[in-house]
Amino acid sequence: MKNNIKVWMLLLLATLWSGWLWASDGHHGHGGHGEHVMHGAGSSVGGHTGETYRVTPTLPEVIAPGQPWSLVFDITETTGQPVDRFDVVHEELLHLIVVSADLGYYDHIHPEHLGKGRFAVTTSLPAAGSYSFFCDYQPAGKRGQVSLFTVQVPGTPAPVPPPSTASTQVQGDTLVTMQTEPAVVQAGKNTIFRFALAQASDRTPIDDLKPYLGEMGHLVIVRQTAPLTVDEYIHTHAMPSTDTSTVPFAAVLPQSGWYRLFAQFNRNGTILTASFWLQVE
Ligand SMILES: [Cu+2]
Repeated sequence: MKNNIKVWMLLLLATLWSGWLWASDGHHGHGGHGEHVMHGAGSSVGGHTGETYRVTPTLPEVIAPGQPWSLVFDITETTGQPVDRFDVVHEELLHLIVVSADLGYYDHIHPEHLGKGRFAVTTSLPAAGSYSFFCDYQPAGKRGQVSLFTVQVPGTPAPVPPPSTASTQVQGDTLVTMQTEPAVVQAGKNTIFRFALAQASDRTPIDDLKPYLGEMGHLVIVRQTAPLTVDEYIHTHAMPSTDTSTVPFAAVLPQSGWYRLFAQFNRNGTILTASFWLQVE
């Protein structure tokens, strides 16, 4: 009973806090269907069409593992009209989240807006396989949007290790421990995710956590499916906390299955990304 009250207090806190809904607002319920266009020699492109917006990437002929390449993509309305103005959300016009099909690889980058909805960035992908690029943005005055395209790196992908349910990991000199409340996460129920950060060498709680893109932490959650769609993508932000070494988030995971959680924190200028597998019942 006491625990229930605690959970409800946290839920209330989460709901009252204006920032946390940024992720879920507009990131679900995209009714459109992906379209698939062959583009270049070894690269196939699936452009996701949302209700009113779409992304169209322009890719090089060949993308080689570990080699830098230039990515250009255009955000337009489905009428073809370029989206010229974007609201700044978390200090950027567009957040590009890159996830491999096996959910083993994660990147979070900020392409430059060249104007008229065209974005460009030089990036690289580590190995053969399929990668989903989630474009997270907000056309000026409109709802937040997520548009998706996929990129193939030619070759045979390495075998995928089975999901590990380890709740601790070391990233650089930081030990990250994830705890959920409730401990067994159920589909459709609000869940609190707590990330405790400690010095890896002696396990003392850290005291140098700084805001990253305006929040004490960013959490991207992707459900394991093939292929990934925008419905598998959740981006949420740290809830207020008085504890300087533990960062709480709240999210509802819509379906049972395996999920990968990518949590990003800023330790005094160094960004660390911790990723965890989670089974939802
Ligand atoms: Cu970002």
